[in-house]
Amino acid sequence: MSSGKTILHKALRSSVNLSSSKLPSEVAKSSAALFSALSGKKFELPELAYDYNALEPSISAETMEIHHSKHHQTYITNLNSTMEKIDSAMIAGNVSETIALQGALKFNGGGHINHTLFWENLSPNSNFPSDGGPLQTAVENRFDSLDGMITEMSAKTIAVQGSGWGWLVYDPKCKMIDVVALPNQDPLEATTGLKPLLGIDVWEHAYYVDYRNVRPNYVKAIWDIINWDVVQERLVAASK
Ligand code: MN3
Repeated sequence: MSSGKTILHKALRSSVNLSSSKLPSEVAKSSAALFSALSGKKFELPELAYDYNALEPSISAETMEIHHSKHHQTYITNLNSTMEKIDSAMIAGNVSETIALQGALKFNGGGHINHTLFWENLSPNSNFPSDGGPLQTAVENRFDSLDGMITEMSAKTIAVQGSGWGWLVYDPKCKMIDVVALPNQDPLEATTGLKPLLGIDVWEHAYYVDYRNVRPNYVKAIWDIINWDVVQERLVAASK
């Protein structure tokens, strides 16, 4: 008899000999994978709307390729495996394990959300709409001018200690835009209630190849590749 058949035999014998009190947890375990496959959405790396070299010289093709295909992909891979574990823990009614997985969900889910927003708010064709529209009006109400906004957001973003993000946000409570910085991969809306309009990734992996340790030069250069149309669309959607 092959070892595979022996394993199958043992599994069958042990399953038919299960006491009724053990059945629910055993059934739950084996159905968890199936449940995950049925209900669990698998997240995938989003395609970029531009080529890896399209944002040069602000961001090199080498940085873009590593950042998108390696770093962002890793958050997605780990998010999918975390979601499977959460499914299994919830089906098993294991509250402790479900809580223990929240840190991994926040980090990898945040990484996926943040990078998806980031790629979309960059563009090789960057034009701030100076047409008196909603974005220009909001910027001038809060910061007096686009330059004022860039100065304030740059300062807060550069000052992030360690790894994190700078954000231009819409605050639904005071119906104003503002700038904030968050550490790690903390997802803005889930952790603060603020709506993301524009994100700047200041993890070293976002700029080290091009700017080494000089974060201010990276933040200065990124203003040449902001997709202001997307920022304005997000503002309009957030302020509805
Ligand atoms: Mn990044």
